[in-house]
Amino acid sequence: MERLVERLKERAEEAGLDGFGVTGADPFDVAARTLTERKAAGLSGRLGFTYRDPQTSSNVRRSFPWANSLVVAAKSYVPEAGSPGPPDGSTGRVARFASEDHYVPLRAGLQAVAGVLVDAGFQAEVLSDDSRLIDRAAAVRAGVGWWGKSTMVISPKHGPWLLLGSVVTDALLPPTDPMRRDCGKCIACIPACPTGALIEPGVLDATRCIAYWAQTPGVIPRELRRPWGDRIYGCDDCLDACPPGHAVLGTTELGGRLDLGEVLTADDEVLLEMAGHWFIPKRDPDYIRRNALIAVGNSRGAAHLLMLERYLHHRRATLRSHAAWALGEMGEIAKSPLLERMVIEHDPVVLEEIEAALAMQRLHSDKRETKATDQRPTANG
Ligand code: B12
Repeated sequence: MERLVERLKERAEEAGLDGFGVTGADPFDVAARTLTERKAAGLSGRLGFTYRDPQTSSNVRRSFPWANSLVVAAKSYVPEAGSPGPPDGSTGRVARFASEDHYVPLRAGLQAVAGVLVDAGFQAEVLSDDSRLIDRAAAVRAGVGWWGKSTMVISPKHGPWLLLGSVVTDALLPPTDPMRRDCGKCIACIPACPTGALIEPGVLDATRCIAYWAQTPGVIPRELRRPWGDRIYGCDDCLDACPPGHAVLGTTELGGRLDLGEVLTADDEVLLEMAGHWFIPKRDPDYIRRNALIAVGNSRGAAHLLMLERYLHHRRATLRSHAAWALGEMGEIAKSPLLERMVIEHDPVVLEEIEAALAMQRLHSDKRETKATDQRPTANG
């Protein structure tokens, strides 16, 4: 069996995978408990996936009764994904893992590894980002990386910039050792989270995480909209802050930016094609538009005023709400569209957003006036 593990590792390397390890298929009891506790504490919000049925996601034998081992691998997606650079007012940011479908090379590599097992007469099934396995728990136990305080699995060579997956097999393979390393005293990721979602080392409150809201239906909580910045999908701030990941980032070409005007004027088909590999609730492109409206509000760019006005009359109340907020961020130049909509708006949630937006505009203009008064020359110069 040692020889087979060596062949699997060689195959993983040939297939371009960046991490490799083996662990038994026994349940992940601590992860099961954690999922259940976090769900009960409300920290998982409306997340389904592995949270839907922790007893199944933490025990691969529930889905594959023949499972004896997990061959775990990782694929790094930087520097290929590029670095989106600072906000420029006209484009929105996509997290690096979603700049293109980086799961394709990961899954292809895992399939190549599964092929070796099948050729040797074993069963083999590839799982990645699947509700039947907690990928990070498998990766940590197999020694592919350590559990970081950001909750990311981190490797010394690639930092947190890894996607993870496994091959479930009935081969009884000797396990590899877990990594003897952890984050030590480093807590760089915790203050780096723009919304304070890392409530303690290793614990994420998903309901405060931008990456969670970017893929969750509903109205984005108002207090998260300014920290949202120019994002359209995903968030990399806790990964960006992680020192082991800095070396791989290097100085790469800009990537992962989409023109906000194009996103907000594209039809459904074009948007879904562009975001083919993103997780979008019910494949409803209005969630991409909702996210982009927040980015437009934060750009405070007058060039977007007409487009926001159009969204203020959109048939979907959620989009009207976010357009109202964005207009509120633009200041008093965007006052009249809000007042006009207020007269005909029937949805109480949107009405409340319009009122809050008008109040925000007043605040912006008061601040400007105070600043102007402060700068006015006095009698003695
Ligand atoms: C649900 C989910 C999310 C949710 C919730 C994330 C979360 N932290 O649980 C949301 C939508 C927010 C999300 C966001 C992201 N995700 Co996601 N997500 C998943 C999914 C589907 C399940 C995760 C899960 O079950 N977590 C279970 C909980 C219990 O795990 P945990 O929070 O990590 O908890 C552990 C730690 O707290 C640790 N622990 C406990 N106490 C302590 C104390 C200390 C000090 C430490 C260090 C650790 C520690 O033990 C717990 C387990 O027992 C997986 C795919 C899969 N099938 O596994 C991808 C996955 C985790 N996501 C991934 C990615 C890439 C992301 C993003 C980076 C995407 C982005 N750029 O926007 C962000 C990262 C945000 C973050 N810091 O986690 C990758 C992570 C790869 C990696 N290297 O770790 C995965 C594995 C997908 C994949 N196949 O590669 N994701």
